Amino acid sequence: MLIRRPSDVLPSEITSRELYQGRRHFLQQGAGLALTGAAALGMPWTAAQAAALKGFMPDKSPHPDDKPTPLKDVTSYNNYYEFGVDKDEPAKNVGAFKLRPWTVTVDGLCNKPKTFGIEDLLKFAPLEERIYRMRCVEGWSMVIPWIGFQLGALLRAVEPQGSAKFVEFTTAFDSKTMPGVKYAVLDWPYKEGLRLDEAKHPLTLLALGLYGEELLAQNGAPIRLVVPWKYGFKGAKSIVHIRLVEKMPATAWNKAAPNEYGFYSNVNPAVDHPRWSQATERRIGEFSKRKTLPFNGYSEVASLYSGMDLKKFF
Ligand SMILES: Nc1nc2c(c(=O)[nH]1)N[C@H]1C(S)=C(S)[C@@H](COP(=O)(O)O)O[C@H]1N2
Ligand SMILES: [Mo]
Repeated sequence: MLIRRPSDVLPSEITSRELYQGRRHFLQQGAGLALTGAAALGMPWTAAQAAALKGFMPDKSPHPDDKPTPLKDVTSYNNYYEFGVDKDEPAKNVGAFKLRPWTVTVDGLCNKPKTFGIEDLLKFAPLEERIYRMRCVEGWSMVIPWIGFQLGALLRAVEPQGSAKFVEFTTAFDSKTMPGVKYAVLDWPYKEGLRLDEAKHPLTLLALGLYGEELLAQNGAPIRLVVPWKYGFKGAKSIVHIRLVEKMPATAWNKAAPNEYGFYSNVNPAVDHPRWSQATERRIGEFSKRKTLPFNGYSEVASLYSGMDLKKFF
């Protein structure tokens, strides 16, 4: 976002132009990817874990205008700067990144801090499929059928204390397997944050899978944040630490360019990025632009911000 200026997606940058071809198509692609993914990781999920994810296939979107973006695009057109700044680099460079063993520590201002193994997290709360619109601050969007559970359930389990007002997310950092971290594009490890009420909102997910399969590393495996009413960079990938804090945490993009990337980062067509408009977006796989909606269309979150000047708190 800083080094390149992809305020718009050129058709030549779009790796796949396949349109939605129905469920069979997804199943075929999904099966192929599952094999590649398992082989590449050398450590597939157990049968029970895979079974828990199976059965989540996008039969229909909540809105007829929001057809799920082809799996191929979701897994090959990515932002994950630890693996390179170009959209095709994460998928190519994640090969050596180890997804097991994996733990997520949840601590800070809470009564029951705990380190969870990823296997425990899979069983932690009922998994749900949510087909969400995702809007990148660069001006492109996708529709992704996520599988995950509500972050709020995990937070309740550790019993936040009254002084906890924000949640800080820290993601994986490994210079041996992440070729992008040798460049000081961002202050590694990548960090993000939410206000506690945003974190507890039922739309806010910790995702473990998409399209009925375990997440691939380029999408933030084994566990990543999904906040559909905010710009994509809020969705921290490959989380290792979740901390309840009193003060607004420093976040990677805000540190890198505070005038361009605010803490709130709510999708807002009325607040332009200093270098480009946010009024429209290009859905990957489509050629004409769409109007960007306030809160990315998730107007039910508006009450979280009542009384706030969203031009100031962008
Ligand atoms: N750790 C980490 N998380 C990250 C990023 C990153 O560079 N590093 N990029 C963010 C950005 S800018 C976007 S748009 C989304 C993209 O998620 P996707 O590739 O699964 O669509 O991941 C976000 N999470
Ligand atoms: Mo993004």
